[in-house]
Amino acid sequence: MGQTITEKIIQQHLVSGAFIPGQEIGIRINQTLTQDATGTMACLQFESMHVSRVKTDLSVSYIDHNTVQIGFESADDHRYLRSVAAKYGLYLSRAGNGICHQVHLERFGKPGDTLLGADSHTPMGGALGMFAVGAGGLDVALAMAGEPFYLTCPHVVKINLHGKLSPWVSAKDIILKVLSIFSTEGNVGAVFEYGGDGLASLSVPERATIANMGAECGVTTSVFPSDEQTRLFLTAQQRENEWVELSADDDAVYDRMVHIDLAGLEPMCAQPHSPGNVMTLRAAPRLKVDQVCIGSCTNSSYRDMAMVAKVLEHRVVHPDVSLIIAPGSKQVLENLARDGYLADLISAGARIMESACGFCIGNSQSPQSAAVSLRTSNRNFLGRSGTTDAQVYLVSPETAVAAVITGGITDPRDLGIAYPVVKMPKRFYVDDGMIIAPGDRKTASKIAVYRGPNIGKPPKNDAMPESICGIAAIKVGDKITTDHIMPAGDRMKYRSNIPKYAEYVFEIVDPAFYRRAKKVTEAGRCNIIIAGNSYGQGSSREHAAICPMYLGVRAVIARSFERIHATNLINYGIMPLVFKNPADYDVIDQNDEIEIPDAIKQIKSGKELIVKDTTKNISFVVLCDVSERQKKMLLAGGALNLR
Ligand code: MIC
Ligand code: SF4
Repeated sequence: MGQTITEKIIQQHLVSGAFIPGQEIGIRINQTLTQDATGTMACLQFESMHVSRVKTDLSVSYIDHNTVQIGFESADDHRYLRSVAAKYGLYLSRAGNGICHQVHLERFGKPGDTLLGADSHTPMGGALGMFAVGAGGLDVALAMAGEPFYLTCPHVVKINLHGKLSPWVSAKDIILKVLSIFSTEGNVGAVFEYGGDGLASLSVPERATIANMGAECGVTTSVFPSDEQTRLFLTAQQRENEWVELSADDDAVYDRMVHIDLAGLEPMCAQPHSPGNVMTLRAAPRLKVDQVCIGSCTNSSYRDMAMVAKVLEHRVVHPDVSLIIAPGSKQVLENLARDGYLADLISAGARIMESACGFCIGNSQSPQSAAVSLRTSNRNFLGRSGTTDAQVYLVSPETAVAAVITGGITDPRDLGIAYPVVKMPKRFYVDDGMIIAPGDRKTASKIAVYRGPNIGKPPKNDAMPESICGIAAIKVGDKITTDHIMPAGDRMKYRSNIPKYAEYVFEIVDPAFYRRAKKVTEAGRCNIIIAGNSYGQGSSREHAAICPMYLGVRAVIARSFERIHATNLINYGIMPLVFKNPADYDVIDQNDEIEIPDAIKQIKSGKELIVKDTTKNISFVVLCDVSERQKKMLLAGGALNLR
């Protein structure tokens, strides 16, 4: 039987287990990436492992998230990261060099390699034929220390793209179509593998938009073959020697097969407040638009920006619209400047931002109250823009630029102008001057690590108590994202300061949570979170586990969990427990007293645990579906206690 691309890469990197979907496997990691918002904690954890130098082929530390430096905290973190990179052999991509995923695609990604990144959009590397997975910082730190990465062996879904896109329809519309088919839940443990004749006309940056937003479906990763388009991209990056061909065997067997006719696609959008709220633009309300933001790791390539510039040539931004442009990397910005496109954007009235995450993570350019904001990014969760009552729509750069001209939600096909053709450079102007390569071992060992006052020690949990006696500190509904649990934006500068950051746990859902949870722990009890379906959607931020742990959370009982978050909980000694009978969720109320008697014995003896709600005087069964390796972690109070 033939192999899928996924199976080929995994087989080549397998260090434990076998390629049997659903079973735990360990794989060797070639490359890692971290960014400053997750990276400081990952580096603190790496330091605590007492390994003298990273053991991967390549590890890159990016500074791209907290680049709006209000207060000393972020600048201190950057300096810390720079010193750690120099000491332990990581490349450092300086602030201003671009968003981690865009820069990694351009400068480092390699077909056939594995990449583990402390960021949920790491799967963007799948556009180059990598097996690229997002994880919590601790898992990435372990990979940097040479340990395998453990994951559930995925089942593979084939998405066949046929034909060619019509004018004004682009890669973003493909992935929004995929989201409309698969939604944002129920895809844990799957890999999307793309194929079909339609791939021939999709460049690597377009594939990157698609692979990037697969994260919103909750899949382990997305992967494309490495073909002629891949060779062209690597040649344009002056890295043609890193190209290898990679494709699925003709007789490869897939779990499910989906076909999308590209010519039949039309412009799409995701309405507030979920990337899964997809509809065609034709059906979207014709609202007035206050802000348009073009950029983020999803849509900030040279092609996207040059297309926008061409449409805006000799035009001016609509008077009611604020246009934000954030090119994905210094390379994109510099090539746009050299080719004249930057001048067109400036002349149209665009507000040119740093090549960084910026607006996407809500640390700048928050829109006005109740604004309608059209964004080319990947997430429109409630409050993520920094303005809680803003209405954020996710769209393609084509749909975004249409609104820039008309001032309202407009199908770009109705603009009545010719769809511009962007001629891609055969070779980009490449300058890696903002990437600091690690020095040799001898000099490195003498480097002192810089620690500003914002940088604390990575916190650890206590070992699992004999029995758990707690309070249902909060009861939340379905699709709670890590942005609901741990807000980003201007709170993100406390990522290295857990006591401070913990004050904001669930801020957006229930601002009283912090005080309530504190009271419970002061009374010697622990906190338990009760949740609906798909708990922990979205980012890889392990702070959504670390800060609740700091507030005494010992278990989350949910109807279902998303992959990265469930792993992060286990890594920090918090039990991700699933209601065996989903209806039990309805019976429990916030503030109920919850007991897990003989917790240690119960975890050791099987996958089913008995939980008591002593307020309601009932017992119910929960599933603790973890591997033997993870059981040890839970009992020890987290992965760090086992080293
Ligand atoms: C995001 O897009 O939500 C982030 C910010 O990039 C996160 C990482 C983080 O919270 O630091 C992610 O996607 O993992
Ligand atoms: Fe940065 Fe936004 Fe991409 Fe996250 S999704 S890495 S915040 S650009």
